[in-house]
Amino acid sequence: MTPIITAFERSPDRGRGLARDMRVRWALEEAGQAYDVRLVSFEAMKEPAHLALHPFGQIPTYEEAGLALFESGAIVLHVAERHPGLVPADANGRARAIAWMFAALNTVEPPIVERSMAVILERDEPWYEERLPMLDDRVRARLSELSSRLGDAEWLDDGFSAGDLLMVTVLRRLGGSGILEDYPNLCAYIARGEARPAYKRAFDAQLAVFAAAAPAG
Ligand code: GTB
Repeated sequence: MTPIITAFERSPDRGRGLARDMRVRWALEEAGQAYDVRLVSFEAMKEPAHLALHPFGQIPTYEEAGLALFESGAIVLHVAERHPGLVPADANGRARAIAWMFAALNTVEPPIVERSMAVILERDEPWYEERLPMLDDRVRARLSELSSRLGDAEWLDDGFSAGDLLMVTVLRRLGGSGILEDYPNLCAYIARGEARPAYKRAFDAQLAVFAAAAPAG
C-alpha cells in the first residue's frame, strides 16, 4: 500500500512549507517513497474519523498497511528506519542522528513556536511589545548555541540526516522575523537543505495544494 499522509486543505502559510506535513513529505521524498495525500479541513480534523488517527486532531498523520502514526518526528523516524539515506547505518551514527532529531523538536522548536504564537495571537495585547524581546532572546540563545556547534560544517553530524531535515524545517519558521540573518552559517545551512532536490519536490507539492485551492484571478 502506498502510504497516505494528511495535510491542510488550506494552509495558513499558503503552502510555503511551514506546516508540519512538509517534514514528512521531505522525508518521503528523500527516501524515494511514493505517497498519497489526504487533505483535511480544520473542521474535519476535529471529527471522529480523524481523531481516531490523531488524538489531538492535527496534521500530519501517516497510514500504511497495518500502521497509523501521528507526530511528525515519529513519522520521519519511521520513514528513516525503513529506507536508506536518512539515518546512518552504523549504530552510533544512527543514535547521534536521532539525538539531533530530538534536539530539533524538543530544544530548538519550542522557543521558536512560542515566539510565532505570540506574533500571531498576542499582537494586540497590551504586554506584547514588552514580551516579544524576551521571546526573541530565548530564540537567539538557542540559535547562538546551534550556530556555534554547526560552525563551518555542512550538516550537524557526518552527513545529511533526518536530524538536519527536522532542524531545517524548524529554523525555517523564523523566516521574516529578522533573527536568522544574525547567524549567517544557519542561513547557509537552511539554504543547503532547501537546495536538496527532495526538499524542492516536497515544497512544490505543498505549494500546489494551495494553488489548486486558491480562487482564480
Ligand atoms: N507535535 C505535532 C507534530 O509534530 O506532528 C504538532 C502537530 C501540529 O502542530 N499540527 C498543526 C495542526 O494540525 C499543523 S502544523 N494544527 C491545527 C490544530 O491544532 O487544530 C503547525 C503549523 C501550522 C501552520 C503554519 N503556518 O501556516 O505557518 C505553521 C505551522
